Amino acid sequence: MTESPAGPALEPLPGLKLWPGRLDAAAQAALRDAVRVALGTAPPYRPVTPCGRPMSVRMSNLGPLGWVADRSGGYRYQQTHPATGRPWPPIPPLLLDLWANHADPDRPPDACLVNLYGTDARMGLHQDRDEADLTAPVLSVSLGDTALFRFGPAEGGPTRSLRLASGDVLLLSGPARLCRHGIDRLLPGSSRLLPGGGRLNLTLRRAG
Ligand code: MD6
Ligand code: FE
Repeated sequence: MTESPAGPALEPLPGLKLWPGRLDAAAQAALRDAVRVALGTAPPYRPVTPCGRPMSVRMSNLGPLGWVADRSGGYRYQQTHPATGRPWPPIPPLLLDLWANHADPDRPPDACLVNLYGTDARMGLHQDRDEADLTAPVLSVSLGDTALFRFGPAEGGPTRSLRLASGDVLLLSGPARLCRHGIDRLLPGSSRLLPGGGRLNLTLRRAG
C-alpha cells in the first residue's frame, strides 16, 4: 500500500479528519477486489429500519461483529449474517493497516460495515452510537463514485458538506465521534473503479 504524507489534510471539525486520496489507484483496486470476494460469502442486503422502511443502501459486514437492523430487533451488532446465518468474512489486512495508522495502533477494529450505494441511494443524518465504547474512533474508506457527505455537531445546529472521493479516508474521533452525518447523494459517473458505477464505503469500528 502506498503511504501518503503523514497527518490529515483537512480537519473541518475538531476530530473529524479527512485524508483525500489516501489510497492510490492500485490500493483501491486491490481493496475493491478483496471486498468483492468477501461479499461472495456475505451477500449485501437491504436492512429494514425499526420503523419498517427498507434502507436505500445495501449492506454487509466484515469482521467478528456486524451491524444489522431489522423491524423486530432494532439496530445492533451480531456475529452472523442475518440471511445466511454464517460468520462474517475477515477484515482485509489493508484495512487493518489503515486503522493502525490513523485510528488506534493498540486496539484493532472488530467490525467493518460495508455500505453499497447505487446511483440513487442515500443515507440520512445519523450518529454512530450502537458501539459499546463511544470514545473509540470510527474510520471509513470510500471507493467508487464521489459522495456528498453532510456533517454537523452532535448537539445539532448547522451542517456543512464535503466530497468523499474514491480512495479518501475519514476519521470520526474525539469531539467529532458523535457528530451527525449522512450521505446526501452521489455524483454519478465520477469514478470508473466499480463496474456499473455506484459507491462502496467501508466503516471500521470497535463495536464490542
Ligand atoms: C458513508 N458513512 O460514507 C456513510 N459513519 O457511506 C458513515 O455513516 C460514517 O463515513 C461513521 C464514520 C465515518 C463514516
Ligand atoms: Fe455513520
